[in-house]
Amino acid sequence: MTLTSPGQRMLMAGNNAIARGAYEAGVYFASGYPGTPSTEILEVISHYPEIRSQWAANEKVAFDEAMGVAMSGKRALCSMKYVGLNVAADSFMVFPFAGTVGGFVVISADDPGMYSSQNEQDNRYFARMAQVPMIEPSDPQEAKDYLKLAFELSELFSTPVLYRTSMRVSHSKGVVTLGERLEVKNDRSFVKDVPNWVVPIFAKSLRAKLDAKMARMSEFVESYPFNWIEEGQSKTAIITSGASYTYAKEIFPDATCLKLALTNPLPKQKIVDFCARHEQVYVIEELEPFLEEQIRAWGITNVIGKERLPRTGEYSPDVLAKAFLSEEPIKDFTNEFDLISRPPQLCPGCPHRGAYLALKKAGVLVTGDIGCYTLGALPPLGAMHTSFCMGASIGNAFGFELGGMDKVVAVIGDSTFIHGGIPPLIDVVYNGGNTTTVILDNRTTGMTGHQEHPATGMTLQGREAPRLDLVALIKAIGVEHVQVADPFKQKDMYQAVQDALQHEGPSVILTNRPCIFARGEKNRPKTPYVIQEDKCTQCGACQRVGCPAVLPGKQPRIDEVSCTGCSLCAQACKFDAIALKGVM
Ligand SMILES: Cc1ncc(C[n+]2csc(CCOP(=O)(O)OP(=O)(O)O)c2C)c(N)n1
Repeated sequence: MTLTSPGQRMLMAGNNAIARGAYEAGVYFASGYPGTPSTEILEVISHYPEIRSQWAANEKVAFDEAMGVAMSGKRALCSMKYVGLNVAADSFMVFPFAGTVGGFVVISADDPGMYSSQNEQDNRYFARMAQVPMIEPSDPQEAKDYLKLAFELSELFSTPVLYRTSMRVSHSKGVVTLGERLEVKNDRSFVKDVPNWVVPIFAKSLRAKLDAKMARMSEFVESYPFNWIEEGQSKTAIITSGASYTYAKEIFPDATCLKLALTNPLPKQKIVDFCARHEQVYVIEELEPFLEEQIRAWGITNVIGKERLPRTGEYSPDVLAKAFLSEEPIKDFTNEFDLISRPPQLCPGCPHRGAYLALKKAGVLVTGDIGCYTLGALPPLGAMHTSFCMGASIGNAFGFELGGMDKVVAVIGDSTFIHGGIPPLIDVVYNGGNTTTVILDNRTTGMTGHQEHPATGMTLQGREAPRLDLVALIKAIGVEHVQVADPFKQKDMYQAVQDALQHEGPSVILTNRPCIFARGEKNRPKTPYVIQEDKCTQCGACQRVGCPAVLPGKQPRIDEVSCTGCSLCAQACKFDAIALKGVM
């Protein structure tokens, strides 16, 4: 028996269990775009040779590819961070009108508490808006098993299914019993049927069909066995789902609990009957009152939810105890621990630092984007002034320019540029903008853990791929002023910024240093820099470079273990007090 044989019990994180669930569900194809807390799902799936898996340029592309595979009759999934569904929403909202042929599951991973995200958003509403079933697992075992349920539902009703996980479910570990891989018959095939598949022309009739399908699903869900009632000894009654179920069980072990696995559509009659049987029912759900509002809309009044529980942040047994077991009304629901605050910083040797030092010196307004480079906004660099969501930087910079601001520069990472930066750059050229864009090309998707992308020359499953030539692409878009600059050579980098700003018309600078953790870079030999204290005037210029390897204190020192020898601190020193170790 190998470590992954059916029947084997394994300690697994939720995301690993979802990947195993994809394998066991006989999934044929999986695509996605990285984003916490979903990234590991595809990374782990990539180790199953039975499943063709790939990173897409962005979430919409991932969705459309998986949708195509599903229309061809095979089981397909796409996986993304919850904001990724905003990007894929155009397809997500329309595909249900047609329905699917093979099973199609969209995995969306929410981040209550915004541990690693730009906003807080409850993606359960997407299922309601798109009229698709939604499955929510509570722990790693369910994370694996319920993925199979999602595919069964998808095929039963010929509909995409939203499979919603959250940070806690995705990243917590639990014991999981493995199963066999299902041999999917693959006997479904696409039949040409214009009135079904050409949605824009036939949207009105398809809308009616979708409503009818939703009505059938609402009936079906009343007897769905995975929305079960656990009878308890106490008077407390609870309706819950997802991660909240595990917290509720910890705080109210004796409660009677209606645990929902399928949370859209809701089993109305089952809930009405459940509430009628109990004096008071706690609705325990993280984020928005998604369940509670629907329950109240049916005229049920004996529920308690958001008047006690917060609408923001991740729940925990502690949060529930404060909400329900405390005499005093609780104002502070935070889950924060008393830790010494440690602001996030760019790594020692990060090439983004060199680009920011040059931009700071140029005194420009910098519209930013999302990635490791967002940290350039923080002191001591303070060289990025806006950041919202992936791909916004270039359009924002052009907008500032149209609004009358001078000297605006957009910064965007390579993965982000491919994800959402190409259309706005086309727009700058098309609409006669002057915008300067700095593409911080560190040859990896750094922030989410070094995933491959079309410009790295490698695929998710480790095949060599044609490497997207960013310079050729940018020139083809019509940008004439394109420079490649070395961010570790401060004079050159600064000069490139000046040249770009003086150019009439759109300009692009690509930095050319890989992330120090990128593939092939990790084992690069390095010689650290050291500070010669006899020459040092303690002016602090090296500390203002913002490198964690330059230690704080009146007399700066360099931590030789973390220094990568990038030389930015040495270039900042006017007194030649910093030199390579052994070359003094
Ligand atoms: C729509 C969306 N998808 C995914 C993410 C997660 N995410 C944050 S930054 C990032 C990419 C960062 O890579 P890159 O642009 O190359 O910059 P780097 O971190 O390497 O500096 C991703 C995928 C997100 N925030 N929003």
